[in-house]
Amino acid sequence: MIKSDIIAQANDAANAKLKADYDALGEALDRRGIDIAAIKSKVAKYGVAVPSWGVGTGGTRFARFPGTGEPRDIFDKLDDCGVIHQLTRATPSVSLHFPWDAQPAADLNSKAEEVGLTFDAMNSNTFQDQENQQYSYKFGSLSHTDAATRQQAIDHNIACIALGREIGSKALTIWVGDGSNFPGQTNFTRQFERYLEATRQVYNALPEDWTLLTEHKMYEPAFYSTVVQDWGTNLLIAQQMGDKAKCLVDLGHHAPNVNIEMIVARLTQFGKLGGFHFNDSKYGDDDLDTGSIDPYRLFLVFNELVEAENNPDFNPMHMLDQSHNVTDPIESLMVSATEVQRAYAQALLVDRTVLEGFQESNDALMATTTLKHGFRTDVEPILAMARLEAGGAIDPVAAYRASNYRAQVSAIRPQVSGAGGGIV
Ligand code: LRH
Ligand code: MN
Ligand code: MN
Repeated sequence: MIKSDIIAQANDAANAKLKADYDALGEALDRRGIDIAAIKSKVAKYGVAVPSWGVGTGGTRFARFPGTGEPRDIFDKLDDCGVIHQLTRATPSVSLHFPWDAQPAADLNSKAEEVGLTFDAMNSNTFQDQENQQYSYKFGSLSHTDAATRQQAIDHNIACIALGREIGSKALTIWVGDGSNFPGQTNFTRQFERYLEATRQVYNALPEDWTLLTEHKMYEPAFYSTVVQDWGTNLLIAQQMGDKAKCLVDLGHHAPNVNIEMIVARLTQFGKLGGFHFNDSKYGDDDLDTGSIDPYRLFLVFNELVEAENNPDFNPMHMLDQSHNVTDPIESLMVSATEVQRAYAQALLVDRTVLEGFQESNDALMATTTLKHGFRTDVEPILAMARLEAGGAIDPVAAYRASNYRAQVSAIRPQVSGAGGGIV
């Protein structure tokens, strides 16, 4: 963790400017009939989970260029996640991936307590083969033609639930790479029937207070067809399973230009929006930093979430899911967490009564201008003040760089080589 005097020193240097900016924004919002303190308090309560796999440097199938001080295991990863939350106060939980993060529950719990974090959704992995695994997932997992392979995938998911119960998780996220690479390779219907039957076994093993999140993705690793390819199939799964099953929307898992905010609205309307994997993309599942390409789209997603916020049954899970190839993952995740908060704060600023009036009178121009007014507002002073008051850093990246954390962990974590990495 980072020493508190380093954070205090960095904050002291930025405090006077922040106060002036916050007061000025408060006055401007007051003229719009908005109480800045109310927005700040909602932002302060907002949290987004960090993916354990996000704190290691990512890569592509061509290469991986590891940074210095790469985490060696889940315990190093939890240290890094602790720093992200310490500085941003926006990431109180971590989402684990199994078997990548498999360790005894007691050890995971004591490390999480040490760094002040809890565990979010469990992620199973039946898209890769593991050492000593009996059956291969080369031709699928939950939808495989072979019953024993399907059973192996079912058992893995049930084992994830068992471990999750011991570490306080309340959800299992399933994403499968199952699909096909050639027309005719699989029978779409029979493959989906097998998937549904196997997923039913996992669903039946869920504790009462758990949620099953299924994640759709258009393509990759299968390049002709994917079993759970879009939100339509995902919704069918959630409907077939029952009340505890909901859909997870990973922003990068759609074709370019798909209207994701509308998918969010539809799933919300029918009580089936279970959670998010936030990231950004230009072409496909790029796993770029959240808000780095199209922050307006992120805002439009949050506009739908704020619209539904007053429904007591509406509580989707929020998580980042990114791959950091050229940045320090801690810095990227800190910035991304604040980008999610920013979109939330901007969406909170939209005057919904006025917007509805323009919608009802079909004033398209004024409706879209009303919406955009929220997006155009620079809410950084609100986010920074919420962080400061919670003991975080006014400028998380500046405080992180001042702390020399990466250099310090590099002294104990061995340098990893990227030579030959990547699979073309
Ligand atoms: C698939 C995915 C899914 C996996 C993660 C590593 O592309 O988004 O959420 O669990 O990446
Ligand atoms: Mn994902
Ligand atoms: Mn993905």
